Amino acid sequence: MSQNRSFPDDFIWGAATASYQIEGAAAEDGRGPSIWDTFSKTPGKVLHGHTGDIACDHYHRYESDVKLMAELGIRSYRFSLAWPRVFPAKGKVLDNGFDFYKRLLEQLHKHGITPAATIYHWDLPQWIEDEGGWSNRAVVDYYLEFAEKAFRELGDQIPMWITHNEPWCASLLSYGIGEHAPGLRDWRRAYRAAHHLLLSHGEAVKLYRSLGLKGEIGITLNLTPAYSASDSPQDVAAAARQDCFSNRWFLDPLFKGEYPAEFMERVERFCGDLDVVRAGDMEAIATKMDFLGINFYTRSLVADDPNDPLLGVKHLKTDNPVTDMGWEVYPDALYDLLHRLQKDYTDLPIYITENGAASADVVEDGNVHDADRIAYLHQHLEAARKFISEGGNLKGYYLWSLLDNFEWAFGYTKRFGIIYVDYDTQERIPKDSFEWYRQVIAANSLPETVQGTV
Ligand code: GBH
Repeated sequence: MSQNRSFPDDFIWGAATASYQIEGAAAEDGRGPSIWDTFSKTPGKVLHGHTGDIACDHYHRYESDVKLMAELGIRSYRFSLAWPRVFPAKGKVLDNGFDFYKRLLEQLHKHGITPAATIYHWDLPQWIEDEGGWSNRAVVDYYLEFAEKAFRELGDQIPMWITHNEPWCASLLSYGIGEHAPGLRDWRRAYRAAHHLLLSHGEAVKLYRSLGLKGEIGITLNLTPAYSASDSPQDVAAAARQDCFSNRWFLDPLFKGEYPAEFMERVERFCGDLDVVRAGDMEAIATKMDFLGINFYTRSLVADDPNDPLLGVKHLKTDNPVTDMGWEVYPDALYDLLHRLQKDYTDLPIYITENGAASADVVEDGNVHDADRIAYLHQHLEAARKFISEGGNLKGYYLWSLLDNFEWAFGYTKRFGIIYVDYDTQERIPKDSFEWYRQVIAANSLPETVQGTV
């Protein structure tokens, strides 16, 4: 292990959340339903029928939650804006729809915490889904209307904007695999959705620039590096297909202005002509942004499998430790990924906008001893630091997540927070990882030894 464990002086330490996962207050102040309200209330979609109706009740507890952020010492807080609070129904705009965020921004400002806002983190207004959601091109204009209102009302207070969180999840996982809202299994609609997400991103970057605002704007991708199970040409090709599916489908258009051609042919053989790209779209998508955000959790390890219809791959398990999500802990993939991004795609600043681990936390005598999470964080931060020490342009790190929260299809059964939430009382209990992260931030450096094991 290298001797120097510190981070650059201007490194941005942060933590992240998302509106539907923490806010609750699902019917308050005129908020309309989102696709996640509908989905979570459809039997069998979310574990135990959990919903975001109350979640962490952050909508009412934001003041004390910001105090916890201040105690933690983060410089920046990443949160998302709930679209159905502003556009609750077709043709309806609420002029006070951003009031909650204005109150939140006031608290952040008071504590010297810089806000970073995600415009879309999956809570699409249900009325837009009723018109075809992300697979209908009309969504791009709806999105831009929302983005413009956000820029105009909050733009002077928010220096960092993320157009989309994980368009892979919002399209392929949501319209293709069906695990997330709206829960469809239609690959053609899924790939059309991906295109409209990317297009709305590019158009939003242009819009942001045209308003002359002073901050930075980028996108957050969830990237899952694909490793080949062997050196056989079949497995290597399988890993390349998996990589197109997980990563290149979004990276190539954003940075090269094109979809991976061979893979696109494969997709269209499978689900028919996508008929989605129009003149000018690819240029718009590739509009230069200010930074790239990446969410990193795990890698995939794949082998060739001719029986798998879309990708022709099968996923393999290893003996490496896994988190409570069952995701393999493989920090080297973060290091490899950062280098690849810089080599093959961009010299833009990169932010890790999410990284963290689920753990089966329990409260013992008022404490939560989450040594496994601490080890996970330590190993990933070490990979990040190594990249920086080699000249890598990594500007910041947002831990997922500040609070335990509604983990989508898993409801409240998976805990990612460094603050424990008791969902009966809404009591917050900072876990051992909170104190560990507080010390890392205060020292701007990692401790010498990794505590515990993952
Ligand atoms: C993020 O999604 C979300 O932005 C956030 O809202 C969420 O709470 C958080 O992460 C935790 O899930 O099945 O082994 O191939 C991350 C979603 C995680 C999807 C990794 C792809 C691949 C794992 N991604 N996953 S595997």
